[in-house]
Amino acid sequence: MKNNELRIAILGHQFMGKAHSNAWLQASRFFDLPVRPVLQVACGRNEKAVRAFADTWGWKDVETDWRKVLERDDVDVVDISLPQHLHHEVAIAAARAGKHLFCEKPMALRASDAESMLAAAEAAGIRHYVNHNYRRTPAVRLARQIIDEGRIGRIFHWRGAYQQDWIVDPEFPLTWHLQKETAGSGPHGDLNSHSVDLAHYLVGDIRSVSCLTAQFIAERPLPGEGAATFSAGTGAAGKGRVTVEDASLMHVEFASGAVGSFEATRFATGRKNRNTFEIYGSEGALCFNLERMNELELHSRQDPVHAQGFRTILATEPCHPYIQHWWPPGHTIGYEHGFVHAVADFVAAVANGTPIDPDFRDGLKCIRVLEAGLRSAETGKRELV
Ligand code: SOE
Repeated sequence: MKNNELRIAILGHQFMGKAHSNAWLQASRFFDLPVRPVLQVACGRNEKAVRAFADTWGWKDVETDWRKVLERDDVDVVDISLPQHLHHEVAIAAARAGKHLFCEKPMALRASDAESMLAAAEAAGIRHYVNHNYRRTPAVRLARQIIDEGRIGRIFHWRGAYQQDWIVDPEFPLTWHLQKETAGSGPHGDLNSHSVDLAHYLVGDIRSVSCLTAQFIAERPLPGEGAATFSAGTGAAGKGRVTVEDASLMHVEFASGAVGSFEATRFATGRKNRNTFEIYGSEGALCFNLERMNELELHSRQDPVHAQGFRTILATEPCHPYIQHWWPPGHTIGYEHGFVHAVADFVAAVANGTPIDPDFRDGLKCIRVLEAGLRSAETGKRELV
């Protein structure tokens, strides 16, 4: 930190690179931050592409080698917006170089990698954060507040489903998301990591899991030059084997005695980014759907019986989490705002030396549940986390 500036380096410039750049830019405009994030340097292997990205988003400088970024003394924070197989090596080196870490989810390919990332971050005494961005959706934060107030009582059930459909087309190419070495797993890691993090945040720790996975399409066209992530690539030459699952169904037991289910798929035709949860308790229930992310459904047994039922709270009042920084009531917010909230909280945590969640410890906890799920899918047995 220098002259009240927190200097950021971003590694990666695809989908998450954009979402994070926007957040680093917007945070100090909407939040009163103790220090101002400065977009210092963007790093990517393709110089032309990273330069174009830097020009668009206002990154001051570019690098093509991430190790050079870590050597720079004008960088305070490393933002790891890379695919998960690259997190481990980069995070450990960056922590050793004394850089604070803002890391995309899932934290790592496997629990052993996440453990060494956590150890390196703790040894270096830096701030570390895993970007499970949906924790910072106002309606989700409100759900946590309502639970903490005891309004839905003792929790019995969690029901999470994260459904997308972007690879239903068999001609969708074999991108890095569909290969074990780069993605670790399919929707189980990509999408269930979000749901498991939300369940940890809202319900508590998970003790054991049973999981079933399925693969629907075994081979796909090899991606051509410049294949995009969310649409079919061009110039496919030949086919390659898909080495991750296409869907995952998991049942869990929480330490509290509650039980839960998780469904994660990229084959739910018509569902684009439907991240939902339902929580049922002794006094009421809460339901959320990311595709209607400003809303939270609440049922309360405290209401008179003749007026009971689910009501929809529009979480856009100034009293709702984060909303006072944005627009007047009813002027809804979107996907990118969760990233801005994460950046605002992270900047404050670095400046004030205070904790932030989810950190690498939470990220590791999440990976352990996911890994137990994959073990269970292999063995056909219930597995302890
Ligand atoms: C793609 O499946 C993806 O972008 C995930 O990787 C994100 O984590 C999720 O938030 C939206 O979908």
